Amino acid sequence: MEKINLPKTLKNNNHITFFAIAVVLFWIKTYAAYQIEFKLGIDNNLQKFLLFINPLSSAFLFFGIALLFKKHVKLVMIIINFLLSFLLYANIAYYRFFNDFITIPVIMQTKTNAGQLGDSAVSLMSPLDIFYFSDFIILIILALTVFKKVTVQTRKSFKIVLLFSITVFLFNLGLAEKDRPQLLSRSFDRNYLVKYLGAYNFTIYDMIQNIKSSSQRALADSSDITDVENYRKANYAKPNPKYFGKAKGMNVIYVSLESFQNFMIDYKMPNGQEVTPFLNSLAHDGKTFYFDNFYHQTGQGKTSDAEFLMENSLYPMSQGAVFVNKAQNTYQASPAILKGLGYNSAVFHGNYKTFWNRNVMYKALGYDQFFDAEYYDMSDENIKNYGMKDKPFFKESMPMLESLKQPFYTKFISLSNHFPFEMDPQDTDFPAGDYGDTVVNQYFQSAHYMDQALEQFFNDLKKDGLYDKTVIVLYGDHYGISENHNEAMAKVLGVDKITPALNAKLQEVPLYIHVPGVKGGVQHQYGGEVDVRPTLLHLLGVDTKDYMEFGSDLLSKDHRNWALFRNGDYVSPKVIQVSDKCYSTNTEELLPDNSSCKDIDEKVKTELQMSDEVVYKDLLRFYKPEGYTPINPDDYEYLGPKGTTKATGTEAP
Ligand code: GP9
Ligand code: MN
Repeated sequence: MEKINLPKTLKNNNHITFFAIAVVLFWIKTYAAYQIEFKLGIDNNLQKFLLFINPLSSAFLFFGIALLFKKHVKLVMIIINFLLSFLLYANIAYYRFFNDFITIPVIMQTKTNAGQLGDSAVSLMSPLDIFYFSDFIILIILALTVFKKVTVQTRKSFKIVLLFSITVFLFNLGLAEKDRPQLLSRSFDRNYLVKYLGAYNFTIYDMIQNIKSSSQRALADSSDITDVENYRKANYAKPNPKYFGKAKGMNVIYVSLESFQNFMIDYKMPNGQEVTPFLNSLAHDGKTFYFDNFYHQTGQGKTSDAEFLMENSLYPMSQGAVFVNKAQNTYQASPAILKGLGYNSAVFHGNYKTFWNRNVMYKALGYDQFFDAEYYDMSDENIKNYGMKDKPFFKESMPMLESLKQPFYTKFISLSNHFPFEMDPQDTDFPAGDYGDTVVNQYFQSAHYMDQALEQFFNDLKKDGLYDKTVIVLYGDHYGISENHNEAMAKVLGVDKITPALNAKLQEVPLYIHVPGVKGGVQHQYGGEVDVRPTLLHLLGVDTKDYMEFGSDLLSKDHRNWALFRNGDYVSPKVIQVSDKCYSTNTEELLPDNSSCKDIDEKVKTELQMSDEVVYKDLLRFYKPEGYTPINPDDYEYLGPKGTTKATGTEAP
């Protein structure tokens, strides 16, 4: 039997020892940084575990690359360590100032951000931060002393390490997707990506997204806008003179009603109690326009897609969230348009600003201010699920709203009525449903709570006099009850089964528009979120003819009277198309052939294609509407209640 020469084996594998030390030190350091520097909102043990292991897969992968370099293995490992440490520290410094992680577009815009960071960032650095480079220093010392003579003898070790790192990464990703399905395709929030996959993997993900996005953009040129322009001209619905300019100079308040579907309006529980008495009263007061054939058109970007539709009159992306993937585009959104008319704009939302990349996208839309979670009392009794409960949210928003320079254009994004619709017992005395499905049962309670919060908000607006000089638009952002709950939904609606056509009808969300001094009433025309912008702008007296928008004014006599879904299905008064099958709207039955659906189907396809051209290729950068003054996103910054805001409008309170 051959005698094992132990010292020699160790010597041959010394680069592996060096590698192991690098990995472990880097792992500890990164984990410490997560704990000390970032507020990632860890909710459960799985998330704790993921946070703990995610630096490991990055460490293996990146340091593993060094094993390819036979002679200079230590040097390359040290360089890689420095680059990663630098990236981590840059994120730490940035986060201390902006409460956010660095993205590629942020690096591209160093002009602005360096200016913003400047002295303040330096003041946020401390000599103790040397800790974040401690492994780098230790590796240099070790390389010059104990491991002085180490080189790589074989590439086999690289293959093993690479295989191991991929395994660890896939394990990490698998668990992350289990806790947060569609994490990568929907990419909700940078905080989430860092929490689940780590700061380094986040940067790689961000790079890939940016390369994808900029290549689509690079292929476009100014001639691409011509077709869209012609399409737009051919489909323009001119304003109804009866309403044009009736809200001229008034303030605007949008309220996004989280996950609120239209079937809830006038719905009564078995004991006869109305779920949303306040919203029901608005629907029938004759002073408010209430649209009862109005549909959400969102995709994976959910709330943010609805915001995008309402303010740009463009469709969101078929995959992923436009707020996340196309925030660098040029837009001509309502806040920017109205800025030219002296409006001051703000968003109120009781969740953190990075969710749906809002803090970046709102700059592109031209929002002067963003009152996010940092402005609210986020103590435990005030929050549930994704953030602030609606009652304290609206209450605490009032002084901030009142401080705004008028006329203002504002948006309130409610949150309480969010999946899974669970409520704290002290917040509801409304009976849960009894439909054999917890999610559906709870939906009635949380919708009732939201209704009460809205009534409180309206009362406060009346008290401070804003109600009489403000257009108020309320809209359900998207469905709340998904198809997975259709069995219970059939019981709710008292039908045997939810057919495809009924399922399409369930995508109906309420839309209300209240214009002081204008008679309203129930409106039956079909429309979707894309149609709200021209409707509102016409009420405010803004001619939309030159804007590249896809909606048609709901109050126009030329309104087209159908609404498409992001997947290409559509609804109209006579027919509904679902997955290329044609149904009667009235009977919900499948029609023998597709002929009656063909006409609108072609329009739907062209419309989505045209809108996608604009969004994917960033075509608005080649287009300037007549009389519109372009805004520069770099002029906007949301620094939170303690910072100072560069934007015009009022100072942050
Ligand atoms: C979170 C809120 C809810 O900020 O917008 O997001 P959703 O899941 O409905 O898109
Ligand atoms: Mn939502």
